[in-house]
Amino acid sequence: MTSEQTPFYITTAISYPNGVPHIGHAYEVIATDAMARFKRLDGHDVFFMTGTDEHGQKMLQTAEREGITPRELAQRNSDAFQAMNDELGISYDRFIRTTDTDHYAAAQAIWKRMEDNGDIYLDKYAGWYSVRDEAFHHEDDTEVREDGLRYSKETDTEVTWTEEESYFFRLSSYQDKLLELYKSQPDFGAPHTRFNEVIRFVERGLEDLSISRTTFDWGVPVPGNKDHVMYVWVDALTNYLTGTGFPDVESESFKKYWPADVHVIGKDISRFHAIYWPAFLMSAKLPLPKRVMIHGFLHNNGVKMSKSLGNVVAPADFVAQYGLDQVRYFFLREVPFGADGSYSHETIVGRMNSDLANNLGNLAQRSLSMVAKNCGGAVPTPGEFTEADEQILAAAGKLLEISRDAFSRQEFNKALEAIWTVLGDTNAYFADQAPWVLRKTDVARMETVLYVTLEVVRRVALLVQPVMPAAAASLLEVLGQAEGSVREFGSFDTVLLAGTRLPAPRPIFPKYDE
Ligand code: ME8
Repeated sequence: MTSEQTPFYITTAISYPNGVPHIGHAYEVIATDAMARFKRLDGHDVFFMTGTDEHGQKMLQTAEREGITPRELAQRNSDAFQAMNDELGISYDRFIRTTDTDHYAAAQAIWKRMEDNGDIYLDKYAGWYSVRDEAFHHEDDTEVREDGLRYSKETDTEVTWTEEESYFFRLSSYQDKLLELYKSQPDFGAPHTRFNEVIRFVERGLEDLSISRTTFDWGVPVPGNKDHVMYVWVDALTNYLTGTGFPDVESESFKKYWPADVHVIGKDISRFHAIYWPAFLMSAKLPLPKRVMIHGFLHNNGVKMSKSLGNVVAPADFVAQYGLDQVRYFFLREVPFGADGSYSHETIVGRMNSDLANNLGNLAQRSLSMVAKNCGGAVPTPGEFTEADEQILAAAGKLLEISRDAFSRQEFNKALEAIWTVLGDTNAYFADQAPWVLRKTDVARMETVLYVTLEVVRRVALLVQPVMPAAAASLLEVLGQAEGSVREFGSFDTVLLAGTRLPAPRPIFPKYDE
């Protein structure tokens, strides 16, 4: 890392460790990891944070049901989330837990800043609360259902009447400032369809927000009043600041990494991130994050995952069945990030076999085997390029810019689509040029065709590293691209050096065997 590198701070949501992680959690962290890896390879000084959100009533109730303390529950499942990250090859720089000591200091500091700004007052809360959502719901947005219980119409979770002394945050006075923010920073929330829902919500008017609880003590204590703990979302959102060294705003890490470049979150928590969070930060007189990227939900065969349906898939089982890089590729290629998506055995196997084993794996294996047998196991020397050669090299040459552009908006599928279009064209080129025929008729031309093909595969291998780190590393290795700077995007525009000795080729993307 050098001091001239541009910092890039990216976060996932922090998960509730009231249960073990599921595919939805894996999806979010894989996408964020791909983004972090892309930026590192592109020369940025990346700080990538993920973690667990351990306070609140939901944790407390689950712990009570299990007959353990919330701390024990948090420890057990937070460990499970960390294990998932390791199984998924997640390159996080910090795994934050909201029970970490430095986080208490940060949460209390932002509270004091908001209080100093005159935005916190003590009153009484009376209304409906959903423990599942850890959110307050307006009575108009709830209804009594057949079972006699009251539910949030929007989230289908049970709400219970809550009446207690509470501190409030003057959210109502931030309506105009938030609308101004959305206008001046139209990409503050993305994609636009999801961000627009947030904007409509703010336009309808905001009520002050209850931000403390007195009926339990599993939370960060409110500074100056030992009877109150903070509403879990005040504490949870502040994790993004904790990671940068806040409240020490003079620290090198805070100055370097805050404000965050991207918060990656799911669609169910867009309001917390695009309304509450910027309002808290404005009140605390702190800079706002640059972007909130709202992804969709993943459903199994189009059906919502739920414990009662028994279709909750453990990320580790998925990886064991299909392979890690295959799962990472599938998620990012199949579903436009931001849209809801579905996965099924058939769609995963389809992508594995056609995109990975055929289009990329076979092309690499066929060209490399020919080089091993016919070119003495070294990168051949190309002759003069024909128009067909030039065309395919030029198309591959544009892929870095295309990927940068797509990744800048977390449009992972678009980057991969462009890469696979070039791979498709290269397969057609390879078939047209038929180097196995040239071997007998025009060895020099065969060498040129193989060179061009390897060069395309090298560029592709460089660019798929963020998505498939291990497979891309193997591919780069068989292309003679050892560790280090040759694997960074800075080397994209260099070309394969004729004469480079290549290790024996080996298949990298197996077909799925039913
Ligand atoms: O919301 N598909 O935690 P969480 C895709 N602690 N993403 C999904 C998903 C699915 N089926 N289900 C959940 C929380 N997610 C809070 C966050 S941040 C300061 C506090 C996503 O464990 C969800 O949208 O319920 C969220 O971004 C993340 O997983 C953690 O969800």
